[in-house]
Amino acid sequence: MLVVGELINSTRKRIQPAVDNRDVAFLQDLARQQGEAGSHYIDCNAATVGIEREPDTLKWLVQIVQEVVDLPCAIDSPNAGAMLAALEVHKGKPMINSITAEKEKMDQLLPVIKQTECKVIGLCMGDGGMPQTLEDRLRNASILVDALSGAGVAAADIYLDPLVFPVSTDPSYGRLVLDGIHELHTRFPGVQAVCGLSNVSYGLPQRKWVNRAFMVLTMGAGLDAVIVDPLDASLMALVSATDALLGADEFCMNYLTAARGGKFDNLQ
Ligand code: THG
Repeated sequence: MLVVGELINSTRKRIQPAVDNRDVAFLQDLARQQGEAGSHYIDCNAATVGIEREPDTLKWLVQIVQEVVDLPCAIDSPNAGAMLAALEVHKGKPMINSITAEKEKMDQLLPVIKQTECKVIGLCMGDGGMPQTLEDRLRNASILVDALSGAGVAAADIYLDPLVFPVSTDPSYGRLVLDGIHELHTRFPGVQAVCGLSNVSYGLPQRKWVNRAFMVLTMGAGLDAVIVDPLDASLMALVSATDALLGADEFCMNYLTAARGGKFDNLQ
């Protein structure tokens, strides 16, 4: 499982002031902690600063994160200007988070993607607004796969996000994602599935239990990558155990190493 650490996101209460005040030490510490917890990518999102300041802010975020962790970033912005600015300074192979099947978005980002060795998250939404049904999502996925393949992105670097909605608002939203992951793999062989896991638990108390249960279920459905809080050590233990159970951890080596290193002791 490819883990994208989600904590450097200015929509979070602790992060917005840290970004506004350029609190380098606090943000770098969070990057370090997420790296040590097993993240493969560090998500950087400066959405709250406004479209004018976002390019400079996101660029700065990526720079300070990569000063302290030897990991690539998931550059999390709906704005092409901010994406471009951050890509200028990014080291290694970035994950562009994200593109959609909206025509304007594709016109802006595809030329950049063509020139960049990158992974790309495609949100399964298009010009019709937020998709309601599984079929809506798959139609948008098809547009994205065609466009990204046309721009030279290998299937293995395309991550489709079926979009996770809170299960507290509609009881079908959990199932929809599990079916979505399965259908994306069936219809687009070789392409990867990703989701922002914790969206599922909005509006519920004790969210961590819902997130952990959904982590295991989505992995069972074939999820390849997840945007998640990597500092939830119990969730990360479940990722490790589930990888072993799904045959994604040869001879349970990673599980054994983590367990012997004490990573699974005293968890709640
Ligand atoms: N798909 C893709 N990218 C994404 C998302 C997605 N990026 C943003 C988001 N969704 C994933 N990142 C977060 C970051 C934080 C939280 C959830 C998802 C979170 N925030 C708490 C809340 O809103 O209740 C606030 C916590 C705080 O303030 O500290 O849980 O789906 N491709």
